[in-house]
Amino acid sequence: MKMSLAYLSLGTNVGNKIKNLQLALDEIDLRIGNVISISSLYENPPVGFDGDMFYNCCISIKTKLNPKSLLDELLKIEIKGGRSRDNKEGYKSRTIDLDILFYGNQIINSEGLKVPHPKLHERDFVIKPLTEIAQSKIHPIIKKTVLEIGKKFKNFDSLKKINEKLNNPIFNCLKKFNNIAVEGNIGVGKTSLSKKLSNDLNKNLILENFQKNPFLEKFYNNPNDYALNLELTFLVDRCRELNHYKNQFDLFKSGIVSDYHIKKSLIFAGITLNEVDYNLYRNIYFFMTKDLLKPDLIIYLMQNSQNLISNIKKRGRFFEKQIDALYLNKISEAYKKTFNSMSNQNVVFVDISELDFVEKDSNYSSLIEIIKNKLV
Ligand code: PH2
Ligand code: MG
Ligand code: MG
Repeated sequence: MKMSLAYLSLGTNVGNKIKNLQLALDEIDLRIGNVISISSLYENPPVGFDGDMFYNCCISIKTKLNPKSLLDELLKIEIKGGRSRDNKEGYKSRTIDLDILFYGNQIINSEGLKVPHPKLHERDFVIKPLTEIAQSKIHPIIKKTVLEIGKKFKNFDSLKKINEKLNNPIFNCLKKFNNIAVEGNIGVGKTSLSKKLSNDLNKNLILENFQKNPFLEKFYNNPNDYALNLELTFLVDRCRELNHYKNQFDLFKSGIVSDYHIKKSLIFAGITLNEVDYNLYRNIYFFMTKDLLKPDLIIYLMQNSQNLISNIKKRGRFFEKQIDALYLNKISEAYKKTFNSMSNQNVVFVDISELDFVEKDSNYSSLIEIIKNKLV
């Protein structure tokens, strides 16, 4: 199924403006496709007529609808949102206005539909929010980027950024999970993703406390002597943390996101321990973990070792500088084997080698989109 990327402008100047915009987003998610990025909201006076202040923003969406069907669905959403149109000439106040700005790189000039939007380059209340989410998008007629088009507006004085934020409905697919574990190799971004998810899903965050492990540095310098100390210390810490949450029912009710799954203990032990130590460790592991809280969703992030090493370098933890591709490859293989064998436990594999979800918001939404598509 071919998906197109479209940019829309949203505006409202009647009633509960945030509610109007949020309702439109939720309907777009239901009828049109996934919302990828959402700009900030701007308050500004009506251009071209008198009335109450507008709230405006821009979004990008991925849709399988063609431009005409997209327009039809947008009009339906406007009506559902309480918009009434009369036959009088000119603009008037509206509960919701949904305009197509760009549809891929298409140029459309039919009676009912003009794309790109014929006024988009003249309007500060479009260009300013659009620059936030599409600054390098090239206008297919004007042949300039959105950022360049914006330069002719010397200032955006009439626009006031609003603190309130809209919720991206793409996260709804994750709301039903109570206990989400993010997993993957060292440096893949488990902690970053867990922080973002716990924030966007309003769940409690559990992070592994690696810095407190007194054996970590010793282990990296001298693996043979310290592996068992290290793995047992991690195991005890992780079990203690998970037990703590299990006993606080309120926290569990609202849900948690953790940047580890307890199974990682066994995965790492399988690599770092010699056979004798590993057999001992396994016995301890199964005994200690048998009553632990189980995640109802595991997000397993996959990344190549080269990118992992560059991420590890970037975060500059001195004790991690010994880590090489050989070690990382071994861990990735062991992870894959373990989570492949846990298919009954709702594991979603996501290759993030092309996604920089930390730096780019739209890549973050794409990651959620991949998870969403794998869940159905
Ligand atoms: N939309 C219009 C005309 N004027 N002015 C502002 N500030 N915001 C809008 O969204 C807007 C407008 C036509 O759709
Ligand atoms: Mg309009
Ligand atoms: Mg319109």
